[in-house]
Amino acid sequence: MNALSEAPASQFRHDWSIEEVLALYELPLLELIHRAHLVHRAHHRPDAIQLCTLLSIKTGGCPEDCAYCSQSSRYETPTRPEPMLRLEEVVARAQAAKEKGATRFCMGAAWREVKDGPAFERVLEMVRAVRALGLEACATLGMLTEEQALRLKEAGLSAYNHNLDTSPEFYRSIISTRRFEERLQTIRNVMKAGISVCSGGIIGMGESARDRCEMLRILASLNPHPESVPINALVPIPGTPLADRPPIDPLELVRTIAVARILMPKAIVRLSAGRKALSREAQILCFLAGANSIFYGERLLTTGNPDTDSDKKLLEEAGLLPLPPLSESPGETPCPAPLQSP
Ligand code: SAM
Ligand code: DTB
Ligand code: SF4
Repeated sequence: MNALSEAPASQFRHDWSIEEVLALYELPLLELIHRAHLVHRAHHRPDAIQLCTLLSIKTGGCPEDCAYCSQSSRYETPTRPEPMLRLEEVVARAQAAKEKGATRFCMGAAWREVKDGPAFERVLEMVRAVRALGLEACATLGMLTEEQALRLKEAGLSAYNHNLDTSPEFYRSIISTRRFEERLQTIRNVMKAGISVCSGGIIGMGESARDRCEMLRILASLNPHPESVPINALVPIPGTPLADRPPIDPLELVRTIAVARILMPKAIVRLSAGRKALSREAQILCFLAGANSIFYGERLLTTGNPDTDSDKKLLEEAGLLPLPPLSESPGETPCPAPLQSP
């Protein structure tokens, strides 16, 4: 154990008020970035970044009406429903992600909730296979019961992604087929099973700064804080109700990341969807403000992501080195290492 990891989770606050969080969000930008970077340096190696690769294992045909999503069956989008991937295909994709330098492999399914049966059994096999490759395994499958979370834990799942997405107030105008409280219940089930929680949200859907702060406040009220916090910039999808939203000002993304970093000092803050629309400079500002993870690989779930060559260049320019799997060195701050050329 070293000085960076000695602190118990309880040293962190879980009782931020919305006024305090908004006051941070509204600080002069350079002051906010400075404060966030100090917190970042106190808890993380400033030269390290986590690389996660995403794979959609079950695409499209989802009964939910999330207004941002290409996979909802309610909207006429460019995404066509596809059958669930076979185990061998997922293993090949995970192996390829590992060879390119990713250490976490995240599998997404366009489900409202997990149903017990053959599809879930196949997911459990996928989790075991990804872990057997020495990768961290993450899954995002919709709502989970406590029993299902326990079975995922037994299979070796490292983290479960379930985003709050926005504030409870704004949530109602984005999704009508489930309640914010149901999101929290799944997160509690995941925590009870001892799986790391990955939960964050989307900015650029028309929400206010207060909505963003309220979402971050609720995430920071979880005890312990989520292990990772993905911050997505909306990728506008033709045919969805949010297709015509104007692009977010990248500095709003920087502010959101900086506040996430200050509120949840130990969390991995992931600069997630939307990087294709960001300049190198905007991404580097996000890293300075405390982002220390990205999705790495040409695809997210149904949309594109920067190619790995341009990301290698970006990380090199920023002086960032990929982190080994966190679970490989429990209690230690793992040492990052350069990406190998294939
Ligand atoms: N169906 C599961 C669920 O909703 O939890 C898992 C998959 S869902 C695609 C995972 C997350 O991706 C969503 O919660 C949302 O935060 C993010 N996401 C989906 N579409 C997006 C988009 N167009 N732009 C940005 N983020 C998006
Ligand atoms: C998260 O917060 N972002 C990822 C992952 N968790 C599952 C998904 C982004 C999806 C972007 C739109 C798409 O590719 O469909
Ligand atoms: Fe379905 Fe998840 Fe997309 Fe919502 S975000 S429509 S639950 S796949």
